[in-house]
Amino acid sequence: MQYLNQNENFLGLVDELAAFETAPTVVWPLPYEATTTYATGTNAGPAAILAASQQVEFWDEELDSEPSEKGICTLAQFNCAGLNHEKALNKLADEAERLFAEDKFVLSLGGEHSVTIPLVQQAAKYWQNLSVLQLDAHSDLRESYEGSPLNHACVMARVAETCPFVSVGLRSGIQSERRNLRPDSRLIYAWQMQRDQSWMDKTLAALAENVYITFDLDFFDPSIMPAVGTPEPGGFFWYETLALLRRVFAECNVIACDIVELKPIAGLQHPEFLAAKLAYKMIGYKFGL
Ligand SMILES: [Mn+2]
Repeated sequence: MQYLNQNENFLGLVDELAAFETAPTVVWPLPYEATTTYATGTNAGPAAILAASQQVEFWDEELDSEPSEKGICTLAQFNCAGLNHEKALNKLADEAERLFAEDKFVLSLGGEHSVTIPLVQQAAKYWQNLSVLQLDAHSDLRESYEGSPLNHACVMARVAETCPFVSVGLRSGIQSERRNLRPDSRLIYAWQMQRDQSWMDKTLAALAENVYITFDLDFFDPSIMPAVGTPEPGGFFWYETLALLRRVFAECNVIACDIVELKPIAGLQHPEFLAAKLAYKMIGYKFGL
């Protein structure tokens, strides 16, 4: 596996901590964009997150540890030049399969949300009793969009063909998404989360033993995360998000994660820094709780 060195990798880790063979975590930059509809630029997301991560401190004050000490390998950027959408996702599936076979905790950095489709499909081959936790403003449950069932607006429709899921933070969707929902899955809307403090318990109760987390950054409020294609008002803030993630990592076996849909804004650092810290928090919760 080709991986990045200290100057380019996640957190700027020295070689001993960044080697593929020994690191339990693999950060995988997926600068993939094919079907983004409203505003483009998610292909620049992974590089922006990696650059910002070089400024993140190793010590996590909440965990009182340095989760980086266990080792984090950053793979070279996924390359699908010259491939159409379907072939690119097939190549991504092949590479994901190899990573899961090596028993790595894979944290993918998008790129547009369609990368989640092959990642979940491959994860489901390795882990029985798997469910997906989606944090997102959008349900992404369209059967097809702009002529493609692999569009980023169809991610969870494809996931639903693979395993059950729980979606939280929703505040922009289509009426049929509830009618067609699989009975073992759950949609939790942002307005419900405002009124009902038990939304977190309900989320945890609906998850299976093994969990794949897909985190669309538009889950956050646009005031702290403006660098997304569709910044929906009424989103979520840092500590309530961490409270949910901490519980999911503590109570479930989180087997892989992705953070998708960052669309960097030139001259604005705080969104990519937030994404980098979010990635490090997930690694900390995975190995430091
Ligand atoms: Mn979204």
